[in-house]
Amino acid sequence: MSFSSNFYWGGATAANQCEGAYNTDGRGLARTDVTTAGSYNKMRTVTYKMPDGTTGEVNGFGFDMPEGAKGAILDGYYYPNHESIDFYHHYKEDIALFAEMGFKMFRMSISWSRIFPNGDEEKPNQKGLDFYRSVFEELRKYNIEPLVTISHFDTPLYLEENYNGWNNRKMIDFYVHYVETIFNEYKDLVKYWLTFNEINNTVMFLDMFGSKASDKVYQEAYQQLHYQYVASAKAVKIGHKINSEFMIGCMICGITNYPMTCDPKDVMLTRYKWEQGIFYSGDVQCKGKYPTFAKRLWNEHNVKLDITDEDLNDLKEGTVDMYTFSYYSSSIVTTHKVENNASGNFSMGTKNPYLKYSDWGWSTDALGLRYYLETIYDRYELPLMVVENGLGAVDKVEEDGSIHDPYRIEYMKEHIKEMSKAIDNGVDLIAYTTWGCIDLVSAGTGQMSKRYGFIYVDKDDEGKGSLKRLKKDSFYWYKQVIESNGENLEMEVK
Ligand code: P53
Repeated sequence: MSFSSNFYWGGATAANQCEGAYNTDGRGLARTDVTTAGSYNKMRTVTYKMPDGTTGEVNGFGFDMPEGAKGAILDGYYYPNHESIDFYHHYKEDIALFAEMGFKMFRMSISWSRIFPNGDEEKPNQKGLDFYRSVFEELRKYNIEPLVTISHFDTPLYLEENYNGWNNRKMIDFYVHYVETIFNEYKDLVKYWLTFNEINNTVMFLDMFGSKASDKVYQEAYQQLHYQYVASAKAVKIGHKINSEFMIGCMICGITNYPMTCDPKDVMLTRYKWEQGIFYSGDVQCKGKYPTFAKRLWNEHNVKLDITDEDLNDLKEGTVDMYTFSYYSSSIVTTHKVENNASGNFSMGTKNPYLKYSDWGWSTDALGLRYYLETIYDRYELPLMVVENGLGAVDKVEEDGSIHDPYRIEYMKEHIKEMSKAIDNGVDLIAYTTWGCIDLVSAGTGQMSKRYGFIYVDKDDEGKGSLKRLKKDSFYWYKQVIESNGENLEMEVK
């Protein structure tokens, strides 16, 4: 028996990718609301309006907006996050389905702009608070423990446009006010909190796209991260004051990096990838101080940070109670010239010949999850949670409404086996919440067809569909996994 009897089996979502109701009950906009749909080889775009009324769109996530442009919803574009799967109006039905699978934990996020539509208000939006209260109460009805991400890719757009977002130190105060509000509001309903989703993305991916980013881009990225670390540390401190039982964690985008060859240069570069991409954020949030290699990282790009003594003190006093991360695939690192790149709109770099790749170009590497778990536990000795894992794939609905997804079952089965081995090897793993336990809008591509769920949602990439929920084969399989506490991983087909 590897998994403890109180192991948290469950699933994970994010507000902007599943709630819909983007302008209901006083919610303000987030950047995801002015982001269009992309596909396997087409990037998502952000649409905007200039002060003179002209409009346009820019690739990616809006980093290259022209001076003075404001994100805007334009006619003739499709915005998949506006309705998503309308969890806002379906949460009772969806939570009942999670309960039927036997979920012990449900990871979700609070949409910041439902609570503070612009982000700089003094008073919260009561309707926003009421919505999450109902969701948490519904979960409690079934003894499902909520795990709540405070900020998951949806900073209020108003803050980004009027305060320059996380480039501005003032963001710390807005975040702290938001956090204090929800901690006080839900202190008896929610115990487990995550401060920022995949906080490390900001610097990790600069490097993954090659070293083309300018020093200015690095300067901004490291400065934004610093303000977020301080905001996170303050949240931890405040949270423990409000309820000493709170367990507050960091959330890191976990990618296992391997050297491609035994060339010492490849091995060294791999180590540096771990440092910049993974350990930099983890060290600050778990150890409460910048690691020694931080100076090298800053110097490489002439980064000069605004860090005060008070900040350093907050970092020290606000270390997290647990380390949580997403894990989908591994990546290989080399100083050699290679032609064989894994394709897809979010390429994970050089293709690893020992691994299989998904339709979206992500490798499947269950052993990489054990490697990650053991590496991280060894480094921090804090409770760990795998809060995202899964396979984005195209599913087909048969005539009788059944959905056969053996590929998804296979993927998770292998990852669960590796988790149990890591536990046998001493790792304190306490939760596994699979990504997109109900189909939702992909963050990377904006597609519905990149599906992760045990529950199928009838909706396509153009926004058409009945929103009807259907159980996939993996639904029955996961129920059995949870019932047997991770012992029975073989599929008994219904
Ligand atoms: P999608 C990139 C690489 C690894 C994880 O991703 C990532 C991303 C961003 O796309 O994000 C996490 O939907 C994220 C979720 C996201 C999930 O991975 O592009 O925390 O919001 O949906 C899967 O397939």
